[in-house]
Amino acid sequence: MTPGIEVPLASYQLIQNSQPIACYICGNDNTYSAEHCRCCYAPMALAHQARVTGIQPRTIALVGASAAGKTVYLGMLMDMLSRRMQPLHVLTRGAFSISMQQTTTTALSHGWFPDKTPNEPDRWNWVHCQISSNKKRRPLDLIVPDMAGEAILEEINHPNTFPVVRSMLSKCCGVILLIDAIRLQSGDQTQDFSTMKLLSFLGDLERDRSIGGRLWRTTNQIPIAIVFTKADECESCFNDPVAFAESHALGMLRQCRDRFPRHAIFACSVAGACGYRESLGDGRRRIPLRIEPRGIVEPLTWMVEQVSRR
Ligand SMILES: Nc1nc2c(ncn2[C@@H]2O[C@H](COP(=O)(O)OP(=O)(O)OP(=O)(O)O)[C@@H](O)[C@H]2O)c(=O)[nH]1
Ligand SMILES: [Mg+2]
Ligand SMILES: [Zn+2]
Repeated sequence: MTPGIEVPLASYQLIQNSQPIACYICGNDNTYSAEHCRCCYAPMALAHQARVTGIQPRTIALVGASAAGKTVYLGMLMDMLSRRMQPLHVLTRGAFSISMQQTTTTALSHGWFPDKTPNEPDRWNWVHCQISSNKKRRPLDLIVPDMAGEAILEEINHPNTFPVVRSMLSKCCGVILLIDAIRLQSGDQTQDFSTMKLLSFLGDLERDRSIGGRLWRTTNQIPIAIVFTKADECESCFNDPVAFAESHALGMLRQCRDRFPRHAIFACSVAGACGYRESLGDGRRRIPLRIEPRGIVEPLTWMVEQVSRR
């Protein structure tokens, strides 16, 4: 004989979850309990946070070709800013925002660079933080995802393969564009080509009417910070980033000067020196011999200044 059991219907849950919630990045409706947006895979935690706090954070796109140094740069930037009080410091919002910093600093402290960012957008790390400066301005809420370089270029070459990239770039109110200085200096033109592709994609994008679009009525007004990464291995880049761009990335520089008057050029490095280590399974891997961050905070300081100006 089967004993009778009581099962509560809990129908209140159906009513609670019946209201859709719009994705903060692409604006498409999702079910209340969704973890990632069904269209662009951005974390729905961003939409929930915006709803609860009533704050509409601005988005900054961190872009660059694969292995340009985006993950290492963003992880180090967040780690540095979260451990100091002034002049610019951050307060991360949401536990998910700390994963980025944790992954990078854990890898670096164990003597490795972090792994390549997976192409699947639901596996990307997103940072939502509140940035305050000592200039008595209101704190600025920012969202910065760590996108995979391959996914960014794939979306540019084959539209709609990674819709989150398009949504992010049309919504953002500033772009930090990273370029590998070592590869540029060695004469590898792919860095210059992929940067030019990115800039022309950005210039031709229809601006989102929401935050980014309202802030910068035309795309040409959008601030772009060009950052040469891995400058520890080319000192000339540190000394004069503009002269370095003129001699190694003239195509990118011309496009920037013609289409994006609001730009600035920086150089940075996270490692002080690099070497190689044999690892079981992975073969020969490039490793940081010491961590000596230089020029990490300056691009963001400039960007915050630009974004707060309007
Ligand atoms: N010399 C030097 N090399 C660096 C530095 N930062 C990163 N690298 C090297 O660049 C590689 C790629 O760095 P990532 O931050 O993973 O690059 P990414 O742009 O996130 O690449 P994707 O995830 O594929 O888009 C690292 O594995 C290091 O070998 C640096 O400051 N100095
Ligand atoms: Mg990465
Ligand atoms: Zn979405």
